[in-house]
Amino acid sequence: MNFDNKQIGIFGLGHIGLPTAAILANNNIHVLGADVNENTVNNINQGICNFEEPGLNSLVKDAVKNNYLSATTDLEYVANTCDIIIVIVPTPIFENKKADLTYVISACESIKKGLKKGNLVIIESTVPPETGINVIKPLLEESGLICGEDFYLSYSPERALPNNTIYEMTHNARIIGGFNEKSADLTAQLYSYITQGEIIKVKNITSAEMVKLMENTYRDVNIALSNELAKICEKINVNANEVINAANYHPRVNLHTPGPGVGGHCIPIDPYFLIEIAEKYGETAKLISDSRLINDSMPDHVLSILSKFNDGISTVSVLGIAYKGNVDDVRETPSKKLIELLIKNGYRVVANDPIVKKEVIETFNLDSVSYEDSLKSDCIIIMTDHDMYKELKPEQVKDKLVISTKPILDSDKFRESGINFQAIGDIVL
Ligand code: SAJ
Repeated sequence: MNFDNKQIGIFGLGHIGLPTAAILANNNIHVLGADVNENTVNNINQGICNFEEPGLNSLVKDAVKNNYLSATTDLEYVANTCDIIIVIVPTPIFENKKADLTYVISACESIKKGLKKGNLVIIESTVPPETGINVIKPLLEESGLICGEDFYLSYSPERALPNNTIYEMTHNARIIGGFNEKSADLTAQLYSYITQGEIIKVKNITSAEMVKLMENTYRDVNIALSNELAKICEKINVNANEVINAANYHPRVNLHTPGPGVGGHCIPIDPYFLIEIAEKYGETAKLISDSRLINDSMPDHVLSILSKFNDGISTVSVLGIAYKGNVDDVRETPSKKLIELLIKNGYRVVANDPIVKKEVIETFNLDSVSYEDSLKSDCIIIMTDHDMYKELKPEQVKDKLVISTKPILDSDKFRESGINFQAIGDIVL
């Protein structure tokens, strides 16, 4: 397919949608982005990206300046004018941990209204297996057009790592599951403009949906294993991170890093989509469910470490609100639960984060303080591995209790300097 005279519509201009749009547009493909958020759309049309992602700002700026990228809140206009539509909207979970497909369905409702013969619809949003075939295909066919004959449908999960999105999106292998061969072929042609990596076609849409969920579940389960190992190490006075690093010299071992829990919009959510489909077919997915419980309970474990060294502690600083180092994203951050637990247990809590905006930090019901002031509390808990915190020196935290949930500081150095330094997987009573 020649993309020179085609317009690509992208539904959802968030952490994945906007980079996808910007990369395609910088390849001289016309992209029309659609998003329900007026502020996002206005910013993009001025060449501004409203979240932090290395390299993205200049891509968006160039694409808009060169008239290859524009955005609108008029979803149906995009559906009417574009030949190819990629859906990259969020799939949150309900309180009962079942997938909330509202945004995906609403995007497809709009697409249905503008669907024409020869169109290609690509779903990138993470969804429970069989959503493509049981929900999206029938919905689009309400247009009167037949999938695989009149229009084409495929699923291609995005797997780029936040904070390295542009590099990974343009270099990672891409997985494609098409409704039929033509759907997969057309999708593969388009994605060859995005990635230099291999393009792998799996058998069908459901297989591609499974790929995404398996990847993130693999990570969640392995992090849970390391968190469990860390707790055992704490009981026998063994430094879990030292042991994990040593074990990983084995050519077939890849233990993950223990920490305060798992945040972000994907890893703590995607396993529930597998649990949902397992339960639908009478399976229990016990390992996956237990891993979720283990990782979600890590903030309680951090509190239990603090409780062991409680004497004279009334003020606590939480260092790091972002769910991981060097990002400004607070979705599902383990810091939220820790802060709630600390407040509930009567501590006076403040927080610092060098990247997350002050007004976002203050939505967690505490004061955002400078890094310098955060080091004045009785206890300092490092929750996020921001580069800045890796520079912490013992002389900055004299007479304090320091709890590190990430292996970014040399515990021996702190202890030799007389600091009460405790860490997940490394507690010295
Ligand atoms: N974490 C640990 N221990 C580890 C690794 C991570 O506790 O050894 C924690 C982090 O601190 C963080 C969470 O897990 O709270 C997730 O961080 P991450 O860097 O592992 O992953 P994400 O959520 O930023 O991105 C993941 C990636 N998936 C995999 O690596 C399998 C990314 O490739 C996906 O594109 C992304 O999810 C997504 O959008 O699904």
